[in-house]
Amino acid sequence: THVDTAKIEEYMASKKDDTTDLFGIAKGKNVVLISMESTQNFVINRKVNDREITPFLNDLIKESFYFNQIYDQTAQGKTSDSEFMIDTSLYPLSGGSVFVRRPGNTFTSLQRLLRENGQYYSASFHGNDASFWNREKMYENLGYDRFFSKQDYVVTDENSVNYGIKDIPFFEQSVELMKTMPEPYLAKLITLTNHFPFLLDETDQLIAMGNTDEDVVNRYVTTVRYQDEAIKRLFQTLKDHGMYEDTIFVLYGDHYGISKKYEVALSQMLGDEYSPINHIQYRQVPVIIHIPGEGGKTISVPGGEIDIRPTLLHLLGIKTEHAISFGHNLFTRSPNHPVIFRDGGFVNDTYIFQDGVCYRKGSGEQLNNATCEPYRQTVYDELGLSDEIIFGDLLRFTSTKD
Ligand code: GP9
Ligand code: MN
Repeated sequence: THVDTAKIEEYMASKKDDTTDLFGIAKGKNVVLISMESTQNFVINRKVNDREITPFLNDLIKESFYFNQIYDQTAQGKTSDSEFMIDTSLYPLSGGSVFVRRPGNTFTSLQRLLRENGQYYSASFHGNDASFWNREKMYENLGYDRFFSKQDYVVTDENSVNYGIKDIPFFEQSVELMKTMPEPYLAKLITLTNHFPFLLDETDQLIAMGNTDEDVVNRYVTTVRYQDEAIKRLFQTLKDHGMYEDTIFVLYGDHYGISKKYEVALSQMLGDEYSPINHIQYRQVPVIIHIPGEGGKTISVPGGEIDIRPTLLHLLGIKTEHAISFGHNLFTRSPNHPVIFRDGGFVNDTYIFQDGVCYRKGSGEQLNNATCEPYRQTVYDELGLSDEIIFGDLLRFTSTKD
């Protein structure tokens, strides 16, 4: 194992941690993460039947750092994979969910880093059963202080749809629970209503359905619109309770909602000519970092969910150079560093490698695979090291477990 950890430490040493004048601008603030179920980036600033799908988020990004080229890097673990990347900045596994497969490993989690660098209290809020995705066990291992799950909410037939409590009552009740936490806190709120198959009561439909050949795509518009309304009300409630000003908000889509087989209908709705590289484009998820009082900026560097943690830590003024992780600070990330997918594909500012084919990103032109080869080596190296860390439980040799 000494050899293994040396290799990993050598790799980490090769990552530089450039600083910017944004370092520490949110130091000591409460952190509210909002995991937006199945929310893809194409909904932002998009109208269907002449109506915005996300009117609130469209306003919010004007006063936020809005990262518009962030890719879904999840695999079979879906929501739990996105949580894993944000909490550990390691890659998910190629099969199954790390939450289910390795809940006993040592991890240098976001929760621990925040506790050690600012005495943060950490909690997760989610309307589903505590055992779903093995969250209850994994959260404890990651160092969360509290998990508010289904049993902490008043859940009725009237306030539920599909997987559970609807986002509006979920947020309303969550704010009451958030008030009980010591500050500073990290609160992760995981929405649920915009989940396949995107069912919604008629009274909650605030926008007309899409009019493609696929009802899944048509309904998706309505559940994303509902989620947007829920987030708008959450922000208003937090303002009303004095819980907004001293908080940094990170909103992100956890993964795609429209699976590949519905992408032809999706491209129809978006007016895109369908091509194989649309798929990668559709796998972009919005990442919005809102700090009250800071101006707005859209940042178009390619990145992935694994990069959210170092970006957040940078704003909180916490140095990450010693934390073993694969993410990069999005404010300094190199545009040609590949954004790595669990199936071995990647995307950067110039190339896309997908299903064994190398493409030029802008034109979709097919290139000789040799062009993508150097980046594929990075893909192979990073996924290999991340897997070694997880399967060998190697962080137990490099970090302290409390
Ligand atoms: C379930 C919710 C949805 O608790 O997180 O799970 P998903 O199917 O998106 O992984
Ligand atoms: Mn999900």
